[in-house]
Amino acid sequence: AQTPVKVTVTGAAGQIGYALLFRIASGQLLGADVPVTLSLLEVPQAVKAAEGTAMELDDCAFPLLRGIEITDDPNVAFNGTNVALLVGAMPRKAGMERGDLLEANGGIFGPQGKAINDHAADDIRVLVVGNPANTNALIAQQHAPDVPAERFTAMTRLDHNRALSQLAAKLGVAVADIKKMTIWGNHSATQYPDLFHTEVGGKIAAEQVDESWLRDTFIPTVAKRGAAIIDARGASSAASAANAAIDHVHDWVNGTEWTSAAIVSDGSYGVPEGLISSFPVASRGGRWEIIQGLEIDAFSRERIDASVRELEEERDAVRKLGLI
Ligand code: NAX
Repeated sequence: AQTPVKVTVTGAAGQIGYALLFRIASGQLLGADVPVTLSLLEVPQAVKAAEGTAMELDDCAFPLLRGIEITDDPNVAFNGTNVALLVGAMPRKAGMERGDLLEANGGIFGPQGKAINDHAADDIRVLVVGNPANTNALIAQQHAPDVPAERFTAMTRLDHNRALSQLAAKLGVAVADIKKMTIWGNHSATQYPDLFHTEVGGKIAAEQVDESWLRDTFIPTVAKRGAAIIDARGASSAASAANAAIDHVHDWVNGTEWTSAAIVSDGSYGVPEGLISSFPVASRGGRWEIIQGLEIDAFSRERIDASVRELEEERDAVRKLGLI
């Protein structure tokens, strides 16, 4: 029998955790033939709620689910883990400065990175969902010097999927008819969804829409979709975020020709080496590769640079705070 893959989910008792765990256990993360064990990491006061979710997981009698562990200790949660989904984070509270937010999250993602460094399996893959996702991923990566940096990624797949859906609706096509969508930069309002390489029916998407729609409607709608969901639902995106996390890890492990993921920059497209920034990526042999050779026009350059500048500022801020 195949050894189960250990998947650790932090913030397991939160709303994304609730939307995520059942899909992992049903085989949607890694494949319908891959058994899994789940490790649920929570803060002490939420362990009981995580236990409740674990009871429901039991009650699904998922054939692929071979065990559930619930803990408040990162050293236990990441022990031997193969896939780590870092969802739990410190949310921005009213009156909180950016420095306070980064510091609070440094207190979470630094120790988790170290626990991954010391205890995870050799093939560990990390996806950071908790915001500010790119910089939290950078903090965790910097605390894991023994793990190849490329194993630390942050999620922009929800932005990517939002962009696909908005474009499909605009052009009246199916999502499946859209190829080569790209999100560049930070998972924040500065992100840049790029239609200049996206293809619909073999033709460039940017040439099939008005420039004003692209600039004044498409880009802000994608970038501010999270706020629109909060406004409508009274709570932040959860099922769609969980879905994107599933997509990201599934494609990382099983391969894809083109999607978006925030990965450690090798300097491609002028993004400073070491920053965790979203790129157009393929996955081959279980590794992300940045798609090379795209021409970047002035419109795109300006927007990519602005988002990358924000990532540099966040990196500099966490450096100054001694978090990396
Ligand atoms: P919830 O507040 O529902 O759940 C978060 C959970 O994390 C809580 O149960 C909390 O106890 C736990 N937690 C906090 N600190 C922890 C720690 N040190 N160790 C383990 N668990 C810890 O938030 P939810 O809606 O699930 O969102 C989780 C994170 O995802 C937030 O940071 C949110 O901003 C982020 N998002 C990221 C998205 C992306 O595209 N990258 C989109 C969706 C979402 O907004």
